[in-house]
Amino acid sequence: MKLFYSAASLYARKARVAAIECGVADTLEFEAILPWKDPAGYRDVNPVGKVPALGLPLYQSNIICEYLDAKGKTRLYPEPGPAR
Ligand SMILES: N[C@@H](CCC(=O)N[C@@H](CS)C(=O)NCC(=O)O)C(=O)O
Repeated sequence: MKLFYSAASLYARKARVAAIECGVADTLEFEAILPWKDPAGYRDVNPVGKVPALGLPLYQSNIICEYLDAKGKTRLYPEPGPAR
């Protein structure tokens, strides 16, 4: 599965860090894009055209981080409940 990012995007960096910290980075392919150039086919992954996007497709960095958290070995988010 591809994680689309741009090196300059802090939202995309957050998703990349989450992938590393959750221990799932080795299951992903990272593809750098320039979203403001509207790469061909990218809106099929993310209709909004922004980064990051994860090729399920999933977009919005917080949603991607929660997905990676759920898939990973190391949890970043507390379990649902008052702590969260
Ligand atoms: N709320 C979004 C914001 C994502 C966002 O604004 N990404 C910027 C880069 S930091 C982008 O892709 N901009 C390109 C554009 O708007 O065309 C998220 O958390 O993922």
